[in-house]
Amino acid sequence: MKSFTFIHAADLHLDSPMLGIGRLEPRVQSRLRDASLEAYDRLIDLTLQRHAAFLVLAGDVFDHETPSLRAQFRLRDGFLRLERAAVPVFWAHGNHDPFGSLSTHVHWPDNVVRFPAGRVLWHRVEQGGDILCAVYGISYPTAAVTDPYVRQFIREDDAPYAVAVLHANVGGQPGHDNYAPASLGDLRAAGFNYWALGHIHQRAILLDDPPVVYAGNLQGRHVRETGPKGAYVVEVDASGRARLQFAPLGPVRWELVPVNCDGFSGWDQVEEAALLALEPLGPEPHESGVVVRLLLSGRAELPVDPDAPVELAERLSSDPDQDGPFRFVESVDTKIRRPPQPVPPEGLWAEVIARIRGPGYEQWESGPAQLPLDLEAARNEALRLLADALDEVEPDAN
Ligand SMILES: [Mn+2]
Repeated sequence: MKSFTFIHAADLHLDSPMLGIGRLEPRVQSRLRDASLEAYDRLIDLTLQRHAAFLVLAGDVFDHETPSLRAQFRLRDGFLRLERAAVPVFWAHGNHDPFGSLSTHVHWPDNVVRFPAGRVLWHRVEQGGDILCAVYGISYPTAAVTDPYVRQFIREDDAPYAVAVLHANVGGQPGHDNYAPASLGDLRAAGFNYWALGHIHQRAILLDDPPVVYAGNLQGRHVRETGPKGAYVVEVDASGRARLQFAPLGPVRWELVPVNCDGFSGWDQVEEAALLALEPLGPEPHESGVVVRLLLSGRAELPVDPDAPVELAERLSSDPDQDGPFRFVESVDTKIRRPPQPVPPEGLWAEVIARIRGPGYEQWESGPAQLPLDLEAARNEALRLLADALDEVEPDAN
């Protein structure tokens, strides 16, 4: 067979709003607003640069069923760039962009194949008279699909390689709607060479042979979608083996950054530790920015200051008037506990201490380390008290 390359992307959620950001500078705001669209432009750049034979979009191209016109135009413009290079696009609609209820008002160019709703269809990809590959896929008719779509994937092509495109929850992953449920065993048994999955936003290679792959989303949308986001470049060699390479594309990266504050007594120490933790996180030169939530933990006696988290966030964010990649600390989550306090002594032990120390015992604060130096006297007094205490115990009836 002939070697070829394709691009696997999913969950673009174009024009998705960034969620849960409390405080936003206008400069950051506009860059966050454009991030999903910019990531998409980069996906088209990547497809062209890598001379990919085709682009796979495994569902949730739009964030919801009535996408903004600007998102529709942006998607169409990218498709047109691929059309000029004769690169087909295979689009399987998912639960956020269901085929039946998605309302769009632009025409998609002819290089775009949208898989039909509720029915698997396949297409051949040819290059210079050679059949490279067959691409199978199915779209969601409505948002909630509980049918096991995997059962409809039956190979009937004459191609040396077959890619299956499916928006689904494979393996019943918790925390995600269990749409088009499938097991890894189902996918493996179906006899396809590559499963291009969408739905789960955390990228994952569930199986190496054949590759069963979640590309993850193209751009993180909130603080639970952290780390680099992008697409897979899949290079299939002449023996049909696939080599996967992750290409980061999201211009804005989200990060959760833990900062241990054990033993700190001033907010300057928190700042110093936070700067150390933030330093390796970039942003990278290819990114427009990093949005960070700091998670302060540990045991510390920090001066109480209700404004400290907000002021610290501002101080650790990059200068809003500066051009170039930004660092934006969107919040500082404070889970710092006070150090353990000395426990006042109780019972016989309290009495021993009181007798030894005499009046002023109530001032006793710092625990047994503060016992008087006359250990011999203390020992004798303790033994005497113990003997008295034992005398008071009534003899056992039996
Ligand atoms: Mn999605």
